[in-house]
Amino acid sequence: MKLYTVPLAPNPMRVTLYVAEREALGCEFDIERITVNTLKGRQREPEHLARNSWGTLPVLELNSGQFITESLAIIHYLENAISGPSLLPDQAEERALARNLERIIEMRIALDMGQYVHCQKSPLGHAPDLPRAQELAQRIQLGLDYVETLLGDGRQFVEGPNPGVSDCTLAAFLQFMRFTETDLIGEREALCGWDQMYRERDAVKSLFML
Ligand SMILES: N[C@@H](CCC(=O)N[C@@H](CS)C(=O)NCC(=O)O)C(=O)O
Repeated sequence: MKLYTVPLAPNPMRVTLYVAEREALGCEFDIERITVNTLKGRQREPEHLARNSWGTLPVLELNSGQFITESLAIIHYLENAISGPSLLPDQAEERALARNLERIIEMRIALDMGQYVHCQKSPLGHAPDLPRAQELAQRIQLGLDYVETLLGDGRQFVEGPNPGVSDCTLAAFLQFMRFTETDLIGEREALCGWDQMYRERDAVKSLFML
């Protein structure tokens, strides 16, 4: 398998974190990583567009030659394809709740946060749009409040006692947001504590640059 990826970008990062979490649990991934330099616009060149018509990262190339072009689909594929301890719970109800939470974090926080960064200080050179950034920052507050309430019951990770895909997604997007040097978390004690604790864990600490 080949993983086309790029450092810092949040969707590739959530896959990288997911792989690191499972490696820390003893799983073995035979994946070649290939960087596509988005700062140089390589994701929009024919070579990458042939892998993914949308010109985005990450992309997982399977041994069959097929491409998976959505980060969550890549994670779900790896859940099934790589044996060993998993990040998703075994039981149907817990598994559904974990997936539900991951979706909430992606749809209510991560998507807006990604746009927020591009409106503030885009690493891809998009023109700033500060009014839009403000609008997004306000909307993100609701999602962050939701996570703060979840963590308020004393759980260590967003999904419960163990790291899950939700933690990978949230941590990846918070790292991306730090690129703008703004703070959207504010005084949320539980979220600040989780953020620091998550990034300092041996399984993932070498992956955080910001
Ligand atoms: N829904 C896709 C989104 C992928 C995406 O937007 N990737 C960004 C990096 S986080 C990208 O490649 N941006 C480059 C561009 O849009 O030119 C996923 O979850 O993988």
